[in-house]
Amino acid sequence: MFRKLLLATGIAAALLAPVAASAQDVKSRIIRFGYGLSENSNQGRAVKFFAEEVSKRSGGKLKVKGFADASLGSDMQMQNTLIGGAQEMMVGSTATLVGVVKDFGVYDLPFLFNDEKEVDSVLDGPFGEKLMKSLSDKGLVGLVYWENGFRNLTNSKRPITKVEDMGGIKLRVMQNPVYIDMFNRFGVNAVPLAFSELFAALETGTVDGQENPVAIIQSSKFYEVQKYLTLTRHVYTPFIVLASKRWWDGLSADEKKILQEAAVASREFERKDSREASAQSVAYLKEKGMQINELSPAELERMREMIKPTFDRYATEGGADLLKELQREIMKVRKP
Ligand code: TF8
Repeated sequence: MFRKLLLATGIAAALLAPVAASAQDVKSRIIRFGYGLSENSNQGRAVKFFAEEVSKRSGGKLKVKGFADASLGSDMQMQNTLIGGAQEMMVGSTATLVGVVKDFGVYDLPFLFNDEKEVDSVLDGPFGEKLMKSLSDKGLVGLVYWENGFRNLTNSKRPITKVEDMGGIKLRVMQNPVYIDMFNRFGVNAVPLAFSELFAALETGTVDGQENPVAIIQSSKFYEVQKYLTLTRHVYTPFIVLASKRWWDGLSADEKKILQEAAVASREFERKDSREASAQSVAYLKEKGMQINELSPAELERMREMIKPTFDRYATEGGADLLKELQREIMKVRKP
């Protein structure tokens, strides 16, 4: 009886499936999805995963085409192209979005999150959602957060064991006022620059150092031009998957649903993949000849003290309520 039922439902499902697919209101579309890292990176792997999911869910009608290595432009250039409607999708760091929605700068304040568990629940909860929604007035649709990760410091000058060692180092930072302010307080000479220009700047010595998660230091081959890595974990940067609002508004409800569901699936894939990749990265970077160290808890505490004015400045420049709200959300999930 049970087997018969299984068989019957199986047949019913098989008969219904093609009907359901053709009943979907889905057009044949090419979706250009740009990103700044290489194909062989957490971004590259997750874009590929997303493309496969979208293809599966749309019966092959929606075709996501990935463009790696900032070949469609830097994060900020792509944001503008999306706003204008000339490109459909991208992924990049939230930190580069501050020119569009200033509030995204709140994530850039140092030492906010302790671990990935805190990050995931705050980003996927009401706080992260609210920030994402604020993009829609600006011509962008935020779909999901992926992980870029906790950032660490590399340079070609000297090992950093205390804050003073950073003195005078020309350090590339993202084009974001919180980063510039924070690193200048550590005594470096902060140079804002697009990621797409970073490797060349390190290679030619235009800058001495940079800061990014270990997975990026690996996938962008910064170990070829940087000797010292200090595991500071000073800021957690999310990635955000964006769509052009102009384009999005022209999609059918079915198409939007497919893309949204595929984006949620890609979020789970990307975070797991990123975490697995970065767990391997430190050993890999050591093997490539990098000299790696951690900072003592006392030194990290000194850093926290030094950047208190960065928080004050962020608060007085209009971010006070948002910062409090974020801190409250984090405390809700923080282990005692
Ligand atoms: C940076 C970011 C970048 C990402 C990527 C290009 O340092 O961490 O690696 O935004 O999307 O600029």
